[in-house]
Amino acid sequence: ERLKSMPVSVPRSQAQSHVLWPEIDRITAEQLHYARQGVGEGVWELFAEDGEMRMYKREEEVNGLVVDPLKAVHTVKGVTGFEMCHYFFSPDYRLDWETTIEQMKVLEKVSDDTMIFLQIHKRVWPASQRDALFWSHLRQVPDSRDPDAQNIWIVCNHSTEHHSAPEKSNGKYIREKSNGKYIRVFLTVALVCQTMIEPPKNGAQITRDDLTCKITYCSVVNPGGWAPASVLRAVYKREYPKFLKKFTHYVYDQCKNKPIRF
Ligand code: 6CM
Repeated sequence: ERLKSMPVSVPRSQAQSHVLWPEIDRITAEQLHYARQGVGEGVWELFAEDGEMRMYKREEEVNGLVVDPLKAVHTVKGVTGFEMCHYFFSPDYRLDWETTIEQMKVLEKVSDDTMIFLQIHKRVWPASQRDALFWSHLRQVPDSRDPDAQNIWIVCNHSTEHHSAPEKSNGKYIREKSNGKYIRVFLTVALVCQTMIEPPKNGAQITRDDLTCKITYCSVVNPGGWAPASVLRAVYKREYPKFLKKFTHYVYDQCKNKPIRF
């Protein structure tokens, strides 16, 4: 009886009253599920490896456009899953580690854990320059059945629309003068991070030496309009490993002399 009346500890986000909330909730849950599935079934092709990092892809095209799903796993010592996700989510640090963008703007701050971003990415020759408009949501994974689950955080990014940056399209991506030169990409990205703690001996305080962060990064990007497949695949092959290495080093550096945040 007593248990029945105890509050259920499901994290509540202030974003719940937003019109996008049902979609954010559903896609974040789907992405978490997808990230937790392994890469061992033979459909994933390993294309980059560096230390603990492994990157896999599946070659896929939709209407002649490359949309290869990417999945990466990595293990980084000395940081928590929350710290990783915090630096990935927060606009304050994005330009420090994200080397594919020229400009970034927060179009709407829905709540502390949910924002809508507009980004202009660097141009990839010989294709048109791209922009991306997406919501980004940070949350702690609420699963009371798995005792380790409380150590898991996710950031999910997913394309959306916004009145302040319309994509005027008649099917040929003809746009307003101000942003007419950009083709909008469609993306679904998830960063899932779990903190593993090696319990220190004789009940000593946990230090960064006791922490390991297990990272899964999943991405599907539709370029939204013509871009040569071979060029796009070459760019991804170079840029994704560069991103994950640079980003994780950055978080490690930022955190090393700061108190641990779970
Ligand atoms: O996940 C990543 N970054 C997040 C924050 O920016 C967000 C963005 C995803 C962007 C999806 C790629 C758009 C493709 C645009 C063209 C690529 C330009 C490369 C030019 C280099 C000279 O989820 C990390 C994204 C890493 C992408 C490689």
